[in-house]
Formats: sequence, C-alpha cells, structure tokens
Amino acid sequence: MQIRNIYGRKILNSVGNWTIEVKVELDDGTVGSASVPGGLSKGASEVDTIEAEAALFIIEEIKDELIGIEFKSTFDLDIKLLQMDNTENKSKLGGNTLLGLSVAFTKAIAITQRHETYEYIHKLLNPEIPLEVINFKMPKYMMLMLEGGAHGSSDATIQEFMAIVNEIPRGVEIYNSVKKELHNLGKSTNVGAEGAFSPEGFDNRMSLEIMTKFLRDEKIALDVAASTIPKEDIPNYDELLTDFPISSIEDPLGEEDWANWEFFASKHLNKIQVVTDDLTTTNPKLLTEAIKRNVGNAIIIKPNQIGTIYETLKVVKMAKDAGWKVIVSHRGTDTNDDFISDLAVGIQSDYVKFGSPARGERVAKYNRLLEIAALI
Ligand code: 2PG
Ligand code: MG
Repeated sequence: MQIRNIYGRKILNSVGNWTIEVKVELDDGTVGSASVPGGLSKGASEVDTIEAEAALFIIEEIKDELIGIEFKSTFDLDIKLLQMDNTENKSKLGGNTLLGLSVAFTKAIAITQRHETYEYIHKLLNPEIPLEVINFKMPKYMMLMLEGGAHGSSDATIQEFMAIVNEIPRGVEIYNSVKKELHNLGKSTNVGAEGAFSPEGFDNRMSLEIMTKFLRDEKIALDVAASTIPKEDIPNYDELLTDFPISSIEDPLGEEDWANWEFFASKHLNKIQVVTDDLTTTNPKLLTEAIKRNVGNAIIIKPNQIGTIYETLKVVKMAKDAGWKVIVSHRGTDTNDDFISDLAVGIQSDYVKFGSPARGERVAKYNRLLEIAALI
C-alpha cells in the first residue's frame, strides 16, 4: 500500500493547548485520521514532543520521502520513520509527529483491508493467529472516581482513585453515586483534568472513604504518580492497604528510585498489582530493566510515550511474554481520538484506564468500547 498524501493541522486538546491532527491518504483514496494526546504528569524518559506548529512544518518537510513508497504494514512505515528520525528521544521529528503518522496510517490500512482497527492491530501483534479463530474479549475498566495530585484541586496527593469494574455501566453507577454523595455533603462536584471529582479539602483518606462506600466486591486501583509529588507526600501504603480494598497501585515511588521500587515490589508483588508507568514509559529498554529487577507485574501502555505503534506493540509483547498485565491508558491532556479503544481490544489488554465517564475526550473512548463490545 502506498501513501498518496499527508495532511496535518493544528487542533485543540482537552486543556486548551495545541496539538496536531494528521490525515494519511492511501493511493486507493482511503483516509485515516489521528490526533495526538499529551501528558500532564509526564515521565522524564518519554520521547520528545515537538510544538504543534513546528510538528506541522516537519510533516510538510518529510512527506515527500513517504509518498509513493510501498508500506505493507504499519510496521514498515514505523521502521522507515524511525530511520528518518534516528535519535534516542525522537528529538529530530518528534514523538507526537511520528505517532500522528503511525496511527493515521494504521486506521487507513485497516479500512483498506476491510477490518475494524482492533482487528488489524490483532493481525500486527499476532500474525500467526488468524482473525477467524480469535475470540476477542473486552478488558476490565479502571474507572476514575476522584482525582488529586497534578490533575485535581483537592488536598489529595494521590493522582487517581479508580474503581475496577467488569462493565462500563457499573462504573458509571459508582461515579454517579459518588457525585450524589458529594452533592449531599455540600461539596463541589466540579471535575478535574480527567473528569473525576476533586473537592476542596478532600485528602487521600477522605477520597478513598467516599468511593469505598459505593463498592460491592469491587477493588480500588490507585495511580500515585509519585514522581510528581514531594517525597513526604507519598502515602503510607501499609496503612492504606490495611484500611481500604486496594488491589492495584501505579507508580508508588519516583521514577529514579529503582532501589525502593525493588523493596516495595518484594513486599507487595504477591498480594497486589504493582503498575509501572513513569518508570517504564512504554519503552522496551526500560521494561527490560523493570522485568529484570522484578519491580512490578503490570505496565501502563501509552503510545505517545514512545512514538510509534511498532514500538508500542513490541513493549506489549515483551510484557505479555514476561507474564505482566497490560493496561492501555489515556493521557491527562487528550483529544477525541478513540484509537486507544481499538488498541486495547486489538492487543487483548487486561485493563483500560480511560478516566471518568465524563468530559468528551474520555467519553469518546468509552463509547467506542461500547461499540466494539457490540461488534465482537
Ligand atoms: C497517568 C496519566 C493518565 P498523564 O499518569 O497515568 O492518567 O496522566 O497523562 O498526565 O501522565
Ligand atoms: Mg500514571
């Protein structure tokens, strides 16, 4: 398949900053479109993001090297892009530029091959398992109820308080119960960056208490995003694990603090899910290190941390081979693109972390999951 043309434009993301939308047109006229998210609490080892205007300029500059060349799959395009960039941090072309091209091409080629995007992703990851024999399953949902840290305005130092549910409607029910309870308490139900409640004066324990009230047998997942808070604000995990039904903790420690990660994991890995995000940034080298040092048993997958679908799927495969759970995640500053819903089903991820069932950019992803659930 050859690319006939590439178009880029500047669009707004969910916090009023500029990002890019990329359209790739194939030589049969099919068009795939992608818009690129960004992070609020970014890992230090994420690839470089180039400012939107400059990224569009780069697309104009490089498109002649991509048009008219035969790319059999997304991997072919991505390998070409990686060769053209040829830097460790994607500093020449920008991780955001590469991801826009990679995802737009992926969507276009899926249409050309008469597949849903998640089916095409399955083919990329598992070429040896034909689509006819695969029984796609929906992931579980880490649905966001309250937010703090860099994402919210409450006193909570933990960034995300999530309920783990098997079905979207159950998560919505818990979310609306928390909202009603806050309203009855005379607290604000305004939402933070990812659609969750963040009432003034609420600390970590109060946030956990209010959501625990509405859980049945469901468990809680936390994202502490510890790299973004002072060391003294890192909670006492022994206390929280004793007092609340927490089964998963993401980034419990800072991204530089490998020795303490090893200690934390040796203590908790057999009881809870220890999730790496800022520590591994969807990066094959960092995941290799994390597996070797046995610091976790689950990884957050965010394509824009690394820049191409080729590398994203490489990390997914490594994680699965090591027996780690896989969690596909949105970003703090996101767009209405629902690609990660297809990614999650295509790779058969264990969980998705797409924020609250509120705010258009989060809802777009849940709505695509509902659509996929009806298709599989
Ligand atoms: C995270 C993400 C998504 P950000 O830390 O996991 O919730 O936030 O995109 O701000 O890094
Ligand atoms: Mg995180």
